[in-house]
Amino acid sequence: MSKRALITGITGQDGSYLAELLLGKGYEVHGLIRRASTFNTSRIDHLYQDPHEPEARMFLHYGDLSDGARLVTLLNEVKPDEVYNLAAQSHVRVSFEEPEHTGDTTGVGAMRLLEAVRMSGIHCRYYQASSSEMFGATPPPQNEETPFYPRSPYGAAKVYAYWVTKNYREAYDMFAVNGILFNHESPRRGETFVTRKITRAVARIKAGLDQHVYLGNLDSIRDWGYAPEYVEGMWRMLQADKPDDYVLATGGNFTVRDFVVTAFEHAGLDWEKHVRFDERYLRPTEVDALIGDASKAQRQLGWKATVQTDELARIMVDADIQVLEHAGRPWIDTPALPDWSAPVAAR
Ligand code: NDP
Ligand code: GDR
Repeated sequence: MSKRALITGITGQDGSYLAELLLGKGYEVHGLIRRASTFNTSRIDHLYQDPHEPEARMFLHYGDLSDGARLVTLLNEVKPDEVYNLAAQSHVRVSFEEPEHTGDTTGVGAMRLLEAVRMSGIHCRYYQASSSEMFGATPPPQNEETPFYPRSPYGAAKVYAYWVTKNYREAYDMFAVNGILFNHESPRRGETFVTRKITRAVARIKAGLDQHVYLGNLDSIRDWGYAPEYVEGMWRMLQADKPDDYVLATGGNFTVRDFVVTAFEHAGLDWEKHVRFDERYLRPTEVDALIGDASKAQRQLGWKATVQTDELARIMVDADIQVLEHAGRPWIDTPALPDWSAPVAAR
Protein backbone atom coordinates (compact mmCIF):
# COMPACT_ATOMS: atom_id res chain seq x y z
CA MET A 1 0.00 0.00 0.00
CA SER A 2 1.44 3.37 -0.97
CA LYS A 3 1.57 6.10 1.67
CA ARG A 4 -0.77 9.06 1.40
CA ALA A 5 0.36 12.65 2.07
CA LEU A 6 -1.59 15.89 2.38
CA ILE A 7 0.36 19.05 1.55
CA THR A 8 -0.97 22.52 2.35
CA GLY A 9 0.80 25.18 0.28
CA ILE A 10 1.33 22.72 -2.58
CA THR A 11 1.22 25.57 -5.13
CA GLY A 12 4.18 27.33 -3.47
CA GLN A 13 7.90 26.84 -4.06
CA ASP A 14 8.40 24.15 -1.41
CA GLY A 15 5.04 22.47 -1.98
CA SER A 16 5.88 21.87 -5.63
CA TYR A 17 9.28 20.30 -4.86
CA LEU A 18 7.82 18.24 -2.02
CA ALA A 19 5.00 16.94 -4.23
CA GLU A 20 7.61 15.91 -6.82
CA LEU A 21 9.73 14.18 -4.19
CA LEU A 22 6.80 12.25 -2.68
CA LEU A 23 5.38 11.19 -6.06
CA GLY A 24 8.87 9.92 -6.89
CA LYS A 25 8.77 7.81 -3.73
CA GLY A 26 5.45 6.26 -4.74
CA TYR A 27 3.18 8.34 -2.47
CA GLU A 28 -0.36 9.34 -3.28
CA VAL A 29 -0.23 13.13 -2.93
CA HIS A 30 -3.16 15.35 -1.98
CA GLY A 31 -2.82 19.11 -2.08
CA LEU A 32 -4.90 21.89 -0.55
CA ILE A 33 -5.35 24.76 -3.00
CA ARG A 34 -7.10 28.09 -2.68
CA ARG A 35 -9.85 29.03 -5.05
CA ALA A 36 -8.67 32.00 -7.14
CA SER A 37 -10.14 33.80 -10.13
CA THR A 38 -7.01 32.99 -12.11
CA PHE A 39 -5.02 29.75 -12.25
CA ASN A 40 -2.53 29.50 -9.38
CA THR A 41 -1.08 26.05 -10.08
CA SER A 42 1.74 26.89 -12.53
CA ARG A 43 4.41 25.31 -10.27
CA ILE A 44 2.64 21.94 -10.22
CA ASP A 45 0.95 21.80 -13.63
CA HIS A 46 3.67 19.48 -14.91
CA LEU A 47 2.76 16.96 -12.17
CA TYR A 48 -0.96 17.03 -12.79
CA GLN A 49 -2.80 14.00 -14.15
CA ASP A 50 -6.49 13.79 -14.92
CA PRO A 51 -8.00 12.32 -11.73
CA HIS A 52 -10.13 10.04 -13.91
CA GLU A 53 -6.99 8.24 -15.09
CA PRO A 54 -6.43 5.05 -13.05
CA GLU A 55 -2.73 5.87 -12.62
CA ALA A 56 -3.40 9.37 -11.21
CA ARG A 57 -1.61 9.85 -7.89
CA MET A 58 -1.90 13.61 -7.31
CA PHE A 59 -5.21 15.13 -6.29
CA LEU A 60 -6.06 18.76 -5.52
CA HIS A 61 -8.75 19.93 -3.11
CA TYR A 62 -10.12 23.40 -2.48
CA GLY A 63 -9.68 24.74 1.01
CA ASP A 64 -8.06 27.44 3.10
CA LEU A 65 -6.24 27.49 6.43
CA SER A 66 -8.76 30.08 7.61
CA ASP A 67 -11.59 27.51 7.33
CA GLY A 68 -11.26 24.98 10.16
CA ALA A 69 -14.40 22.97 9.33
CA ARG A 70 -13.11 22.38 5.81
CA LEU A 71 -9.84 21.06 7.20
CA VAL A 72 -11.75 18.48 9.26
CA THR A 73 -13.86 17.27 6.32
CA LEU A 74 -10.80 17.10 4.08
CA LEU A 75 -8.76 15.10 6.58
CA ASN A 76 -11.66 12.67 7.01
CA GLU A 77 -11.88 12.28 3.25
CA VAL A 78 -8.16 11.88 2.51
CA LYS A 79 -7.06 10.06 5.69
CA PRO A 80 -3.39 10.90 5.14
CA ASP A 81 -0.43 9.13 6.72
CA GLU A 82 1.58 12.37 6.63
CA VAL A 83 0.48 16.02 6.72
CA TYR A 84 2.89 18.77 5.65
CA ASN A 85 1.73 22.24 6.67
CA LEU A 86 3.57 24.53 4.25
CA ALA A 87 0.77 27.06 3.68
CA ALA A 88 1.37 30.57 4.98
CA GLN A 89 1.42 34.24 4.15
CA SER A 90 5.16 33.84 3.84
CA HIS A 91 6.42 37.34 2.97
CA VAL A 92 8.05 39.15 5.90
CA ARG A 93 7.68 42.69 4.49
CA VAL A 94 4.04 42.07 3.56
CA SER A 95 3.36 40.87 7.12
CA PHE A 96 3.90 44.45 8.34
CA GLU A 97 1.15 45.58 5.95
CA GLU A 98 -1.18 42.65 6.64
CA PRO A 99 -0.40 41.70 10.25
CA GLU A 100 -3.83 40.38 11.13
CA HIS A 101 -4.17 38.24 8.01
CA THR A 102 -0.63 36.94 8.54
CA GLY A 103 -1.39 36.03 12.16
CA ASP A 104 -4.56 34.27 11.09
CA THR A 105 -2.99 32.22 8.28
CA THR A 106 0.60 31.69 9.36
CA GLY A 107 -0.08 31.35 13.08
CA VAL A 108 -3.65 30.32 13.88
CA GLY A 109 -3.85 28.40 10.58
CA ALA A 110 -1.37 25.87 11.97
CA MET A 111 -3.49 25.51 15.11
CA ARG A 112 -6.62 24.92 12.98
CA LEU A 113 -4.88 22.15 11.09
CA LEU A 114 -3.52 20.50 14.25
CA GLU A 115 -6.94 20.69 15.86
CA ALA A 116 -8.51 19.24 12.70
CA VAL A 117 -6.07 16.31 12.88
CA ARG A 118 -6.99 15.77 16.54
CA MET A 119 -10.75 16.06 15.93
CA SER A 120 -10.73 13.72 12.96
CA GLY A 121 -8.96 11.08 15.08
CA ILE A 122 -6.58 10.21 12.26
CA HIS A 123 -3.18 8.84 13.22
CA CYS A 124 -0.86 10.77 10.97
CA ARG A 125 2.52 12.43 11.22
CA TYR A 126 2.51 16.23 11.05
CA TYR A 127 5.21 18.59 9.71
CA GLN A 128 5.13 22.30 10.56
CA ALA A 129 7.07 24.72 8.32
CA SER A 130 8.81 26.71 11.03
CA SER A 131 11.31 29.41 10.17
CA SER A 132 14.68 30.92 11.05
CA GLU A 133 12.73 34.22 11.23
CA MET A 134 11.71 33.05 14.74
CA PHE A 135 15.31 33.71 15.88
CA GLY A 136 15.08 37.28 14.58
CA ALA A 137 17.31 39.48 16.71
CA THR A 138 19.17 36.65 18.49
CA PRO A 139 22.71 36.64 17.08
CA PRO A 140 24.07 33.72 14.99
CA PRO A 141 24.89 30.91 14.82
CA GLN A 142 21.35 29.70 15.56
CA ASN A 143 20.34 26.12 16.35
CA GLU A 144 17.45 24.25 18.00
CA GLU A 145 18.41 25.64 21.46
CA THR A 146 18.60 29.30 20.41
CA PRO A 147 15.97 31.58 22.03
CA PHE A 148 13.38 33.15 19.76
CA TYR A 149 13.18 36.93 19.24
CA PRO A 150 10.92 37.52 16.24
CA ARG A 151 11.12 40.89 14.47
CA SER A 152 7.96 40.88 12.35
CA PRO A 153 4.30 39.85 12.52
CA TYR A 154 5.35 36.93 10.30
CA GLY A 155 8.10 35.84 12.73
CA ALA A 156 5.75 36.15 15.70
CA ALA A 157 3.07 34.08 13.92
CA LYS A 158 5.63 31.37 13.19
CA VAL A 159 6.64 31.31 16.87
CA TYR A 160 2.98 30.70 17.78
CA ALA A 161 2.73 27.90 15.21
CA TYR A 162 5.97 26.39 16.52
CA TRP A 163 4.72 26.26 20.09
CA VAL A 164 1.29 24.84 19.29
CA THR A 165 2.97 22.11 17.25
CA LYS A 166 5.17 21.26 20.24
CA ASN A 167 2.17 21.47 22.55
CA TYR A 168 0.10 19.02 20.47
CA ARG A 169 3.07 16.64 20.50
CA GLU A 170 3.23 16.77 24.30
CA ALA A 171 -0.50 17.07 25.09
CA TYR A 172 -1.90 14.50 22.65
CA ASP A 173 1.15 12.35 21.92
CA MET A 174 1.01 13.37 18.27
CA PHE A 175 3.95 12.76 15.95
CA ALA A 176 4.28 16.50 15.24
CA VAL A 177 7.60 18.10 14.25
CA ASN A 178 8.96 21.56 13.51
CA GLY A 179 11.40 21.95 10.66
CA ILE A 180 13.18 25.23 11.42
CA LEU A 181 14.33 26.08 7.94
CA PHE A 182 16.70 28.86 6.99
CA ASN A 183 16.13 30.67 3.68
CA HIS A 184 16.01 28.32 0.71
CA GLU A 185 15.58 29.41 -2.85
CA SER A 186 15.34 28.07 -6.38
CA PRO A 187 14.23 29.04 -9.88
CA ARG A 188 10.68 28.50 -8.54
CA ARG A 189 11.10 31.09 -5.76
CA GLY A 190 8.39 33.77 -5.66
CA GLU A 191 9.45 36.83 -7.66
CA THR A 192 9.24 39.27 -4.73
CA PHE A 193 11.74 37.51 -2.46
CA VAL A 194 15.10 39.19 -2.77
CA THR A 195 17.11 36.39 -4.44
CA ARG A 196 14.61 35.80 -7.24
CA LYS A 197 14.00 39.53 -7.60
CA ILE A 198 17.75 39.93 -8.20
CA THR A 199 18.23 36.98 -10.58
CA ARG A 200 15.13 37.89 -12.59
CA ALA A 201 16.37 41.48 -12.85
CA VAL A 202 19.80 40.28 -13.99
CA ALA A 203 18.19 38.29 -16.80
CA ARG A 204 15.96 41.19 -17.86
CA ILE A 205 18.82 43.72 -17.77
CA LYS A 206 21.05 41.35 -19.75
CA ALA A 207 18.27 41.00 -22.35
CA GLY A 208 17.88 44.79 -22.54
CA LEU A 209 14.34 44.72 -21.16
CA ASP A 210 15.15 46.72 -18.00
CA GLN A 211 17.92 49.05 -16.85
CA HIS A 212 17.59 49.05 -13.07
CA VAL A 213 16.38 47.08 -10.07
CA TYR A 214 15.33 48.80 -6.84
CA LEU A 215 16.33 47.13 -3.57
CA GLY A 216 16.27 47.91 0.15
CA ASN A 217 18.81 46.83 2.78
CA LEU A 218 21.89 45.25 1.18
CA ASP A 219 23.67 44.58 4.48
CA SER A 220 21.53 41.83 5.99
CA ILE A 221 23.15 38.42 6.22
CA ARG A 222 21.29 35.27 5.23
CA ASP A 223 22.07 31.57 4.97
CA TRP A 224 20.59 30.75 1.56
CA GLY A 225 20.29 27.09 0.52
CA TYR A 226 18.72 25.22 -2.37
CA ALA A 227 15.03 24.36 -1.92
CA PRO A 228 14.96 20.82 -3.45
CA GLU A 229 17.47 19.70 -0.82
CA TYR A 230 15.34 21.14 1.99
CA VAL A 231 12.17 19.23 1.10
CA GLU A 232 14.19 16.02 1.42
CA GLY A 233 14.97 17.14 4.98
CA MET A 234 11.25 17.69 5.70
CA TRP A 235 10.48 14.15 4.59
CA ARG A 236 13.32 12.72 6.67
CA MET A 237 11.95 14.41 9.80
CA LEU A 238 8.68 12.49 9.37
CA GLN A 239 10.50 9.16 8.85
CA ALA A 240 12.45 9.43 12.14
CA ASP A 241 11.76 7.07 15.05
CA LYS A 242 10.70 9.91 17.35
CA PRO A 243 9.15 13.33 16.71
CA ASP A 244 11.64 16.17 17.23
CA ASP A 245 12.51 19.65 15.92
CA TYR A 246 15.38 20.27 13.50
CA VAL A 247 17.22 23.18 11.91
CA LEU A 248 18.02 22.90 8.18
CA ALA A 249 20.64 25.35 6.88
CA THR A 250 23.88 25.52 4.92
CA GLY A 251 25.90 27.24 7.67
CA GLY A 252 27.19 29.75 5.13
CA ASN A 253 26.73 33.49 5.29
CA PHE A 254 26.20 35.92 2.48
CA THR A 255 24.98 39.52 2.55
CA VAL A 256 22.30 40.64 0.12
CA ARG A 257 25.10 42.66 -1.51
CA ASP A 258 27.23 39.49 -1.93
CA PHE A 259 24.28 37.83 -3.65
CA VAL A 260 23.85 40.86 -5.94
CA VAL A 261 27.54 40.86 -6.88
CA THR A 262 27.62 37.10 -7.57
CA ALA A 263 24.46 37.20 -9.69
CA PHE A 264 25.44 40.24 -11.78
CA GLU A 265 29.03 39.03 -12.28
CA HIS A 266 27.77 35.65 -13.46
CA ALA A 267 25.93 37.43 -16.29
CA GLY A 268 28.93 39.66 -17.06
CA LEU A 269 27.22 42.81 -15.70
CA ASP A 270 28.47 45.59 -13.40
CA TRP A 271 25.94 45.66 -10.54
CA GLU A 272 26.72 49.23 -9.51
CA LYS A 273 25.34 50.52 -12.80
CA HIS A 274 22.00 48.78 -12.30
CA VAL A 275 21.12 48.52 -8.59
CA ARG A 276 19.25 51.45 -7.00
CA PHE A 277 17.95 52.00 -3.49
CA ASP A 278 14.26 52.34 -2.61
CA GLU A 279 13.33 52.80 1.03
CA ARG A 280 9.96 51.16 0.41
CA TYR A 281 11.77 47.80 0.62
CA LEU A 282 13.12 48.48 4.13
CA ARG A 283 11.36 46.84 7.08
CA PRO A 284 10.33 48.66 10.28
CA THR A 285 12.46 46.13 12.14
CA GLU A 286 15.08 44.11 10.24
CA VAL A 287 16.60 40.72 10.97
CA ASP A 288 20.31 41.48 10.58
CA ALA A 289 21.91 38.06 10.51
CA LEU A 290 20.72 34.47 10.22
CA ILE A 291 23.34 31.71 10.01
CA GLY A 292 22.15 28.22 10.84
CA ASP A 293 23.83 25.32 12.59
CA ALA A 294 22.25 22.16 11.12
CA SER A 295 24.54 19.67 12.87
CA LYS A 296 21.63 17.94 14.65
CA ALA A 297 19.92 17.18 11.32
CA GLN A 298 23.22 15.89 9.95
CA ARG A 299 23.80 13.68 12.97
CA GLN A 300 20.29 12.31 13.42
CA LEU A 301 18.76 12.45 9.92
CA GLY A 302 21.87 12.17 7.73
CA TRP A 303 20.85 15.45 6.07
CA LYS A 304 23.37 18.00 4.82
CA ALA A 305 23.06 20.87 2.36
CA THR A 306 25.41 20.49 -0.59
CA VAL A 307 24.58 23.57 -2.69
CA GLN A 308 26.15 26.73 -1.25
CA THR A 309 24.84 30.25 -1.86
CA ASP A 310 27.22 31.27 -4.67
CA GLU A 311 26.32 28.17 -6.69
CA LEU A 312 22.63 28.77 -5.95
CA ALA A 313 22.86 32.32 -7.30
CA ARG A 314 24.35 30.99 -10.54
CA ILE A 315 21.68 28.28 -10.87
CA MET A 316 18.96 30.92 -10.48
CA VAL A 317 20.53 33.41 -12.92
CA ASP A 318 20.95 30.69 -15.55
CA ALA A 319 17.33 29.61 -15.10
CA ASP A 320 15.98 33.16 -15.41
CA ILE A 321 18.07 33.79 -18.52
CA GLN A 322 16.75 30.54 -19.97
CA VAL A 323 13.16 31.58 -19.25
CA LEU A 324 13.63 34.74 -21.30
CA GLU A 325 15.65 33.20 -24.11
CA HIS A 326 13.47 30.19 -24.66
CA ALA A 327 10.18 31.36 -23.19
CA GLY A 328 10.44 28.02 -21.43
CA ARG A 329 9.80 26.77 -17.93
CA PRO A 330 13.17 25.56 -16.63
CA TRP A 331 11.77 24.98 -13.16
CA ILE A 332 10.20 21.78 -14.42
CA ASP A 333 13.52 19.98 -14.42
CA THR A 334 15.15 19.66 -11.04
CA PRO A 335 18.92 19.23 -11.53
CA ALA A 336 20.40 15.99 -10.22
CA LEU A 337 20.68 15.96 -6.44
CA PRO A 338 23.08 13.98 -4.27
CA ASP A 339 22.48 10.30 -3.65
CA TRP A 340 20.52 10.64 -0.42
CA SER A 341 20.77 6.93 0.34
CA ALA A 342 24.54 7.24 0.69
CA PRO A 343 26.03 8.17 4.10
CA VAL A 344 26.74 11.89 4.44
CA ALA A 345 30.51 11.42 4.30
CA ALA A 346 30.22 9.70 0.92
CA ARG A 347 28.40 12.57 -0.76
P1 NDP B 1 5.33 30.29 -0.83
O1 NDP B 1 4.96 31.68 -0.48
O2 NDP B 1 6.01 30.01 -2.13
O3 NDP B 1 4.01 29.37 -0.76
C1 NDP B 1 3.03 29.57 0.21
C2 NDP B 1 1.88 28.60 -0.07
O4 NDP B 1 0.87 28.81 0.94
C3 NDP B 1 1.19 28.82 -1.42
O5 NDP B 1 0.83 27.56 -1.92
C4 NDP B 1 -0.07 29.61 -1.03
O6 NDP B 1 -1.13 29.45 -1.94
C5 NDP B 1 -0.40 28.93 0.29
N1 NDP B 1 -1.30 29.72 1.14
C6 NDP B 1 -1.16 30.99 1.55
N2 NDP B 1 -2.18 31.35 2.34
C7 NDP B 1 -3.00 30.27 2.43
C8 NDP B 1 -4.22 30.01 3.11
N3 NDP B 1 -4.83 30.95 3.85
N4 NDP B 1 -4.80 28.79 2.98
C9 NDP B 1 -4.21 27.84 2.22
N5 NDP B 1 -3.05 28.03 1.55
C10 NDP B 1 -2.46 29.23 1.65
O7 NDP B 1 6.23 29.73 0.38
P2 NDP B 1 7.46 28.70 0.34
O8 NDP B 1 7.12 27.54 -0.50
O9 NDP B 1 8.72 29.45 0.13
O10 NDP B 1 7.50 28.26 1.89
C11 NDP B 1 6.70 27.17 2.37
C12 NDP B 1 6.51 27.33 3.86
O11 NDP B 1 7.76 27.32 4.53
C13 NDP B 1 5.82 28.62 4.29
O12 NDP B 1 5.03 28.33 5.43
C14 NDP B 1 6.97 29.53 4.68
O13 NDP B 1 6.54 30.50 5.61
C15 NDP B 1 7.92 28.53 5.29
N6 NDP B 1 9.33 28.84 5.22
C16 NDP B 1 9.89 29.14 4.01
C17 NDP B 1 11.25 29.37 3.92
C18 NDP B 1 11.91 29.69 2.62
O14 NDP B 1 13.05 30.17 2.65
N7 NDP B 1 11.27 29.43 1.47
C19 NDP B 1 12.12 29.27 5.13
C20 NDP B 1 11.39 28.91 6.34
C21 NDP B 1 10.06 28.70 6.36
P3 NDP B 1 -1.28 30.41 -3.26
O15 NDP B 1 -0.37 29.81 -4.31
O16 NDP B 1 -2.72 30.28 -3.58
O17 NDP B 1 -0.85 31.78 -2.85
P1 GDR C 1 13.26 36.88 4.28
O1 GDR C 1 13.40 36.91 2.69
O2 GDR C 1 12.68 38.12 4.82
O3 GDR C 1 14.59 36.45 4.82
O4 GDR C 1 12.17 35.73 4.49
P2 GDR C 1 13.45 38.10 1.64
O5 GDR C 1 14.05 37.52 0.42
O6 GDR C 1 12.14 38.78 1.53
O7 GDR C 1 14.49 39.15 2.32
C1 GDR C 1 15.83 38.79 2.60
C2 GDR C 1 16.62 40.05 2.96
O8 GDR C 1 16.74 40.88 1.80
C3 GDR C 1 16.48 42.23 2.16
N1 GDR C 1 16.05 42.99 0.98
C4 GDR C 1 14.93 42.78 0.27
N2 GDR C 1 13.95 41.85 0.40
C5 GDR C 1 12.94 41.85 -0.52
N3 GDR C 1 11.98 40.94 -0.44
N4 GDR C 1 12.89 42.79 -1.53
C6 GDR C 1 13.84 43.75 -1.68
O9 GDR C 1 13.77 44.56 -2.59
C7 GDR C 1 14.92 43.74 -0.75
N5 GDR C 1 16.04 44.50 -0.62
C8 GDR C 1 16.71 44.03 0.43
C9 GDR C 1 15.43 42.11 3.26
O10 GDR C 1 15.35 43.32 4.01
C10 GDR C 1 15.96 40.91 4.03
O11 GDR C 1 16.94 41.33 4.94
C11 GDR C 1 12.24 34.51 3.75
C12 GDR C 1 10.80 34.01 3.53
O12 GDR C 1 10.84 32.90 2.65
C13 GDR C 1 10.16 33.57 4.83
O13 GDR C 1 8.91 32.94 4.57
C14 GDR C 1 11.10 32.56 5.53
O14 GDR C 1 10.55 32.15 6.76
C15 GDR C 1 12.48 33.19 5.75
O15 GDR C 1 13.00 33.56 4.47
C16 GDR C 1 13.45 32.24 6.41
